[in-house]
Amino acid sequence: MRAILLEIHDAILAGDAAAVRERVQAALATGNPAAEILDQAMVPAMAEVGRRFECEEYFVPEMLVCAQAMQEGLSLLRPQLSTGQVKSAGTVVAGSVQGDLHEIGKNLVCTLLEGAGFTVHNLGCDVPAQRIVEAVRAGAQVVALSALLTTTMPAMKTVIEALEQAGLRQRVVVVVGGAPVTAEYARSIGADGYAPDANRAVALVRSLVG
Ligand code: B1M
Repeated sequence: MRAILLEIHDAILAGDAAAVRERVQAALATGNPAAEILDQAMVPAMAEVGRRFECEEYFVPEMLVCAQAMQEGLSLLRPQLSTGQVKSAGTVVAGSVQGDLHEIGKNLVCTLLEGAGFTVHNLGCDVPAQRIVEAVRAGAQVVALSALLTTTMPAMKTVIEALEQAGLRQRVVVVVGGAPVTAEYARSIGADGYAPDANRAVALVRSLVG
């Protein structure tokens, strides 16, 4: 890994948001593409945070400061990642499902969808099914759901059922993702598609909406 990328990686692991900001700015200024900074430094850093949490080197407070440092870096990359087109390719409503506070991956999916020309209503995290239903009623064509916990994955099914009960299921495409989610799980709950990462989420939504 190049030195500047390693510094960004390590600054996220240290939960040092100021250093992340400074190093990401420097990396961008010296011509490192945003996607490379994200894929080679920032995403691997969060995977390492998860590994350290699993082996009890890190606890929730550490995970939280690392996530804040990650968000700080992402805010600087966002303009380059979302050079949106003028005409909207469709409207997406996105959220991390009820009970789930993880939102970095979902925010990344939203940023890249915006970059691909979609209008995105990002409802945040811990989103109740009924809020999704209301957003679809207001006109979204795509529902993008994220879950990072095995315990919150079933809330994706709850959203699909709520859409069915509201008579809106046929009107929308539902795509799902997040670390514990699989293509098989997506099929089993009646989602229209699954993507393992943000880039493939964009390709998936494009293919389903197109
Ligand atoms: Co939590 N956490 N966390 N956490 N956390 C995980 C997920 C965990 C795997 C850590 C571990 O044990 N190794 C574990 C889950 C275990 C499980 O369920 N199997 C875990 C746990 C246990 C918990 C708590 C229960 C801890 C506790 O309180 N004891 C708690 C739960 C809170 C809750 O949600 N109710 C908790 C809390 C938190 C924080 C709040 C401190 C913080 C989140 C802060 C925030 O988001 N603002 C946090 C963090 C940071 C993590 C890890 C370390 C990093 C997650 C992340 O941001 N990754 C995570 C470990 C890990 O993932 N290895 C962990 C970077 C991000 C870019 O990747 O989100 O996977 P990711 O997104 C990817 C893909 O999944 C995909 O695209 C992205 C890449 O391009 N993707 C989609 C995501 N959504 C998509 C949607 C799509 C398509 C693709 O279509 C719509």
